[in-house]
Amino acid sequence: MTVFLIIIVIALFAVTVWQMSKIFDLSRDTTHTDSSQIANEKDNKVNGYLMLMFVVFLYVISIYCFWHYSKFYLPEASSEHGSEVDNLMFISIALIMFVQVLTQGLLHWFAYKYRGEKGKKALFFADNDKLEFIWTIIPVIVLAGLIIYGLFTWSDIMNINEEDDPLVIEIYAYQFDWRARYSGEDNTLGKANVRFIQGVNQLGVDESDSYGNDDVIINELHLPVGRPVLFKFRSQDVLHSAFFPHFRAQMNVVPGMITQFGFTPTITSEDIRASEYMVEKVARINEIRKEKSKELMAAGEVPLDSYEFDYYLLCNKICGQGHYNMQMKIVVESEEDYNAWMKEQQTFGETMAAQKETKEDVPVELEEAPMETEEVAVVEKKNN
Ligand SMILES: [Cu+2]
Repeated sequence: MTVFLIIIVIALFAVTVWQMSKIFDLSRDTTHTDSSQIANEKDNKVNGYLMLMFVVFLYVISIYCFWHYSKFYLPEASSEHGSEVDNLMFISIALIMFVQVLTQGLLHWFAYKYRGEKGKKALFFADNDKLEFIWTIIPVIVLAGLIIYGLFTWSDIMNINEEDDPLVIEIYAYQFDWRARYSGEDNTLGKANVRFIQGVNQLGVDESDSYGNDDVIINELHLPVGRPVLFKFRSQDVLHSAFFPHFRAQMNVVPGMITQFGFTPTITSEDIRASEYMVEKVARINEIRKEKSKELMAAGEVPLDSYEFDYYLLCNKICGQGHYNMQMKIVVESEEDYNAWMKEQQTFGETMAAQKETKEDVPVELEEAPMETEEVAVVEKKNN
């Protein structure tokens, strides 16, 4: 790759030198030199047609990409606010595409139509206030409209109505995984700080804060369908970004501060698996896997498992070597299934109690001895 880049740089540098030498040639007194470097009628014609062909190529490739890659679009949003994001995105792209197709076409058409021709002289056109007014005011109105529409949509999505009694969940990011901390029966997260991270207390939950006792820490996110959820994001190390593509949600996860985002899931994992879009997509992926498995088996290796769709929380900031694999499965299910699942989970208080019990079982010499010497050292220091 590096070699390839170096070759390109050298080639481009050579072209630059060549072009510059041509410019120097042209700028010299032309009465005695040959005029083969100056564009003639044929050159102008070729360039005019090339201009036209290029814009046609642009249009054709755009249409092909839309047609061929549209199967990779995300399915219908699985959250309440998702359609608002999709509308905003669609309107912005439709406007941009309309203006781009029109102006690009005009630009190339004019380059073709007014190409150099013997006897053709450019019209000197100084300015036109009316024209300038029109092409300033239209973009101003359109852009202002887009920005205002975007701002309203943004505040609509970001404003979390506390009266809806959202389920509070902390999303904790670290290199390179996620943890979810449910706030338990009190729906209030216990305080936490990196200084408390020790042993099984991976998230640094403050043991002295009673709100934390019923918190549930888990590496799979379960969400009851139709219930508003408020996510509080915390990072242990670097900047991460919590990305829920199917729910059209993304929020930066910043070390040293808590960010938040709320949404209401509307489609269960089971329902989306049964949707036409997902059935087709999964079949397509499994077809590829089947082909790949044949190759693997021929080479005496283990074949691939068949694929089943799951929602995932992904990291959308390149946060280090393992970034690509930083993901957490999300299960959207009915309220009953969710409650049944939650009942099986161990609370933070229970986990800590269990840890203390196992610690007490450990022979005294092994666990306590270093503590004692440390204490002795402190006492000696005090005595001095
Ligand atoms: Cu990350």
